[in-house]
Amino acid sequence: MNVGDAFQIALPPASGSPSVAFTMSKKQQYRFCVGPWNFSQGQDPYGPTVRREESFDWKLAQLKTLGFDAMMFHDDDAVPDIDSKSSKQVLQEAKALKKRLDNEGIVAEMVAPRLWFAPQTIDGGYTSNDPKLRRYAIDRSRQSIDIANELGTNILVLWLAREGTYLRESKSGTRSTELLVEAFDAMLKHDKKIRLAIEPKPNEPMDHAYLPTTGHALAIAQLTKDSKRVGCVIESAHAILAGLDPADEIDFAMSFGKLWSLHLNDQNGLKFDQDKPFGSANLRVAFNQIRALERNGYGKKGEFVCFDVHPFRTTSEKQWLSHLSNSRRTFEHLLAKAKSYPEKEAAQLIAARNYQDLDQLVLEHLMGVL
Ligand code: GLO
Ligand code: MG
Repeated sequence: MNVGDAFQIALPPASGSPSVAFTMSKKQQYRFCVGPWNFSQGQDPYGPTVRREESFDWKLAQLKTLGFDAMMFHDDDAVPDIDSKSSKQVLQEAKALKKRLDNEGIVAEMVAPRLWFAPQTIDGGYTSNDPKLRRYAIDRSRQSIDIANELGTNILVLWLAREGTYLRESKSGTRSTELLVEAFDAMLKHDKKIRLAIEPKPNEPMDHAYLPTTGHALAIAQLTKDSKRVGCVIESAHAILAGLDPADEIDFAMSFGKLWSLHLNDQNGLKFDQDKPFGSANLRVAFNQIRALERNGYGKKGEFVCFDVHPFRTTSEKQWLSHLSNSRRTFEHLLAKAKSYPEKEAAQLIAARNYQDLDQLVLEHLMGVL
């Protein structure tokens, strides 16, 4: 790559071998992150796992060598079997985890209550029709905030997986909005520093989710008692599933100063949530996301670029880090493309309203024929 100082990064080999170290430049604006669930074993609704289970320590050890600086955590990634442990034990284990992270030089980017696994959350967490079960969801979220404090992050990610309906008649949208606001207020009250980053997704596992887009996330923030501390995480695939352009979603959230994290990946149309490597389905859409990050200065306030990607089920154990290193490689290549984009020529074409040739300029820039 011939793109100047800020990008003097040795890319890992395409095989994803963890043995190649990155040289991070001091000027590096972007820092990268994944979650332990991104080392997945290939299970889907129609078949079991196809790769061995690796320990948490193994996953943690891969991060630095892959050029990642942070890890995202579900509450029960941080403290396994969380519901069987006392609050005291949960916090002790979170403290011990922080030590292990410090030893590896990895920071915790966020904590997210996993409110879609437990039997208590079958009908949703905060919007369950059963008040006792709603209480469970709120208590568990407060506990996640305590874990976040132990791990040294003030971001609580809320992917509202089961807050929605299979049938419209089973819940009231108005009441559900109220219940979500009550739950967010309880979290904001629990800790004056915590920031709630809502991760919108329009469907799956639910037929329809209550906060399907960035607009919904930022609108509901206004109903809470401290709207400044309610923002969002955008995931490329989720925006695409909502029929939206992820770059526009990024621009919109950043216009409010509320994009606090990012899950880059890709998605081929309106199908099941695919979590493909970044850029895998549509390079141009990926390129435009990078342009949006660049023009808004994403990362300058310490925000991380997370890849919420999964290996294809066909991936053998030998290649099962490649989806991570490949997403990272694509990010760096597209960043170089964003930096070398012929801005002047593009501006002239825009001024002349010659969008036809602007279109071709973008294509040829991406194809490397300019
Ligand atoms: C699923 C989501 C999921 C969340 C993660 C953090 O569609 O993208 O991976 O990002 O559970 O809450
Ligand atoms: Mg995600």
